[in-house]
Amino acid sequence: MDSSFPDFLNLEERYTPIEKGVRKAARAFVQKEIEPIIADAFLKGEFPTSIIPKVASLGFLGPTLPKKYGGMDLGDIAYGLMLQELEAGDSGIRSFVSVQGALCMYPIFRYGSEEQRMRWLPQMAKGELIGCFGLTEPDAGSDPGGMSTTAKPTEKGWEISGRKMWITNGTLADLAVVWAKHSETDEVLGFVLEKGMEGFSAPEMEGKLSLRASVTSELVMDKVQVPDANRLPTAQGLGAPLSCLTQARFGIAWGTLGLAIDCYREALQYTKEREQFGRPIAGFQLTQAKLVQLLCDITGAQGMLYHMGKAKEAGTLTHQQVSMAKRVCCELGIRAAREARSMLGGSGILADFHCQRHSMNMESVITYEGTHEVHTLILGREITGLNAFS
Ligand code: TGC
Ligand code: FAD
Repeated sequence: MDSSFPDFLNLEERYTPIEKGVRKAARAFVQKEIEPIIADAFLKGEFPTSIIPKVASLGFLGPTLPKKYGGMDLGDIAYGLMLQELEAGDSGIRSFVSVQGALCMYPIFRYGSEEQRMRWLPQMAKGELIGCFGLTEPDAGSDPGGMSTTAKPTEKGWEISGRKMWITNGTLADLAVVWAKHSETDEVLGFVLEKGMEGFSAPEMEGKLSLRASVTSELVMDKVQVPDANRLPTAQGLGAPLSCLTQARFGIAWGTLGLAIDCYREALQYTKEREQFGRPIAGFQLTQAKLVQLLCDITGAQGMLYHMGKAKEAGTLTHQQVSMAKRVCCELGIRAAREARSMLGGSGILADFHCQRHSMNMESVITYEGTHEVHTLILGREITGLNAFS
């Protein structure tokens, strides 16, 4: 499939050589390593672990972190373009990379001590240690402040008990960043739990009809003894995990833009080749209206993300702006996948094509990292000054 997309905003002239280079490397990786295997992995419900060393060797794990910790010191637009290409391949691949970088390496970098950073980050960048992020619980999803996992101080450190669910990479992970409430003060604290700690297990969740090429797990913690050396010392309060979500949501917005572009390209190619009533279905006005609506919405999202990327690089991007990006791009992704599927007719439901897999994946992506409704209410609070959550 042609990998180009119309550049109505002339963004190509704004992207730097580094940004274009990262995008090119990610696109080549997806074409060579993901496209040939992804339909099968999705149907089997397996995350293709064989790609981990390749993703790592390209520097895609924690790429915005300083080189000292194994990162590439990459800017936020280059990072976004990388995720755009990865999610055009599959949301499960982008999820793996997002969780490792934005939800496990980032909290260790931001809230960890220098010793903790050096202990874990370089190996995580090499893909030798895999991480996950445990915030959601069976009874605390949209409202993580309602978590019941506790961290009780002991003589040597902490005793952690509770259960997390829906945790991407959980069963694969060597390290889990786990959020728990101090048993006495109720303050939210962050810990790094390691595979093999007594009382800690991560069974895989079965039966997903979405994000099938991704590992999703429970984290079960039964009086796990965690040394104080594994507590992230500056993570204090709910704002700490929420700040990690801001990093990941920014990446998801770029990723779902890539997914929408992939759906557009697939629909354009198919409708130009497929003939009914003696001519290509792309020639029908209703088909053109669908393609043009996607073109307009994708172009608008590209402009928004470019400016947000610049703001993030300048350090001025707010978490409310990121909520807008996540909300707009997820809504775009889900609509693009459904519209593309409609343009492919019956063929659209086959795994040989991308759009139905993307559509099923989008049901997870529009739910995790804050549902569509949660982002609506974050923005509602911003413009009205009234808090709908409490
Ligand atoms: P609220 O009072 O709004 O906030 C508490 C403190 O946190 C600050 N804050 C943020 N800081 C940085 N980034 C953000 N996004 C922030 N949102 C809030 C806030 O300023 C405040 O600070 P302070 O100093 O005043 O105390 O807290 P609330 O309890 O009212 O919650 C609000 C709400 C609903 C927006 C929040 O709980 C929320 O975002 N809920 C959604 C939960 C969610 O997104 N979970 C995601 C789990 S991880 C995941 O899904 C990974 S999927 C990964 C993959 O596979 O790709
Ligand atoms: P609920 O919070 O129970 O929401 C159910 C419905 O109620 C939604 O429509 C929601 O929008 C609505 N709702 C809730 N509150 C309000 C309100 N105040 N006003 C209006 N509507 C409301 N979590 C992690 O911690 N780490 C991970 O790695 C991770 N990976 C995930 C991977 C997958 C595949 C999935 C599906 C989820 C993952 N999650 C992860 C969990 C994800 O973040 C939660 O599913 C999400 O935050 C929603 O929580 P919930 O599923 O409990 O839904």
